[in-house]
Amino acid sequence: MCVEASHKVFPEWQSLQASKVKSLHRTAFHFQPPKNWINDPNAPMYYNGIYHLFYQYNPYGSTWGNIVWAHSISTDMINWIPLDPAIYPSKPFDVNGTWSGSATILPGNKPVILYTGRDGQKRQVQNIAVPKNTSDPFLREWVKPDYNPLIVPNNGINASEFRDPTTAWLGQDGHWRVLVGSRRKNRGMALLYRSIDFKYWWKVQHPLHSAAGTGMWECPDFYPVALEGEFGLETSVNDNGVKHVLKVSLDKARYDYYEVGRYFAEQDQYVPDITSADNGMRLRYDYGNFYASKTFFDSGKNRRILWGWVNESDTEDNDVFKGWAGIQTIPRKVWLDKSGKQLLQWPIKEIKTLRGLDVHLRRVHLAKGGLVEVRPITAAQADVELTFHIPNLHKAEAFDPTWVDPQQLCGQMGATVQGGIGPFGLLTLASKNLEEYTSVFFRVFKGKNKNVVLMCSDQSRSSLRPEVLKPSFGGFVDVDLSEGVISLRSLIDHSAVESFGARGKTCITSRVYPILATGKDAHLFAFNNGTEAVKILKLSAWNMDKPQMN
Ligand code: DQQ
Repeated sequence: MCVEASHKVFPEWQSLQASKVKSLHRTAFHFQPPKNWINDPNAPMYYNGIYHLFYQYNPYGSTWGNIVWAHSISTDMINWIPLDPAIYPSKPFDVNGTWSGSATILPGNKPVILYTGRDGQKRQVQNIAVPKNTSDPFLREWVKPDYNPLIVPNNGINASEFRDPTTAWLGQDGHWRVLVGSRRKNRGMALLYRSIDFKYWWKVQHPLHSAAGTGMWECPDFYPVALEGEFGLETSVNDNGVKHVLKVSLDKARYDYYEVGRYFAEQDQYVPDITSADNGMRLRYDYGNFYASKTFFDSGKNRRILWGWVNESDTEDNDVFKGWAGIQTIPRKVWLDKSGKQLLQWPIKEIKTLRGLDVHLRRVHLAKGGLVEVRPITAAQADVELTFHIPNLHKAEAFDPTWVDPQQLCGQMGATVQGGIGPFGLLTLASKNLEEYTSVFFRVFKGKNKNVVLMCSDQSRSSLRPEVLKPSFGGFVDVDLSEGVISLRSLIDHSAVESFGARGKTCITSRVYPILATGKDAHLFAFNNGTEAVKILKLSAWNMDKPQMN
């Protein structure tokens, strides 16, 4: 049985090329190569009008192994052209692996990549790669200078737990800084290194931040967000108008957590806003299947973009059978919510270029047990946006403050478990007679001082196949319900359902493998299973076209 977002090694499978790539469950508009295994997005960047996405890729099979940096380019982050792998094991400092890393655009518009190599002794070291020719508009070839490795695991650093350099940022003191994920025993940490010339790097004595009991921090990401507005900031910006986000991918949990806080450059310290900082790693970009994410500053459109890896929830032998595994999320714009407490995320606007035939519903009354089919639509490949109105919040069930685990709550209170207000939402990838569906819904409770809103993306009924993983993902939504209004958007793509609650306050991505609700036999419904009626103020759904995908 597979573990989500894990890359266990299957020596017998990792170099087994599929004879044919199976199209069932293949996504249409999510990023993926024509075949084989992918994991982490690497070094996303915008350079001279072109978006680049590199990613961890196995050229020889559909489980993890033989990893190289595959490379694709785009002008809109929706249509992608594949290029040859940019970085692959070839030198003593990366002969045993070319693992994750990030891009930095140096002054003078010079892009460079920092990545983790596994050297001849299988130590994780940090290397640099530079474009062979910056006048090549696609930056096809990358070279690894002989002065590599730049950073080695000395002074007691665990050489097997030292990886995934961030985008570097330039301090006002003229020093470059970069983070490398690591751990000491069970304390996860973001080790900080400084440099003046980007070649010679030294370790700052203390990590930028660390937290007991969290285990290895993979793929750290560190960037400023504006206190007001949706625009993004170049990674080196640090002034009174910003807060800083630190994201880490927790190897133990296999989820991405972030904190919002203050960065004190002179002290080389990051202080999360939440007072109990070390238990404060509780915000997640996505409460579903989402890992090893990375952001970059898109200077073309002045926004910060987030990419995340979405693994399969199917068994590995089925990944081998179908000849491919893994997709990337739809790129999301990220910015700080007005509350200053969390981020908001929204699919980039370019995704709208794929919208085709549309359906619009207005003022649909959903009484207790209400079920409305949204049609005609290609429900297996769609974008749906809807706004609900809850007329009567008084009937919400009481919230028990000991309910701290939203995923557990979603497991207990699925779409069929009647509540007061909710569950209401969508049944996506549903078979005609509802033998299969992936429900995405809200349930509203009465808390001590305000309503508590739970959002679920419940896979438990998603497939009649017993062997696939079917968690009931869930997250709380910190939304003000005083107007009684809450929105939901789902991007549905054959085996992926990527959902955004309350305009991007809570996001959940599911991977599902229906056997009945596929292709033309997939349906989409809106439902309400609360005792109280809710109204759909507006629903819009679009068929989605297939972009050029590698
Ligand atoms: N994947 C890479 C590592 C990283 C992990 C190897 C996270 O660099 O820590 O493929 O998924």
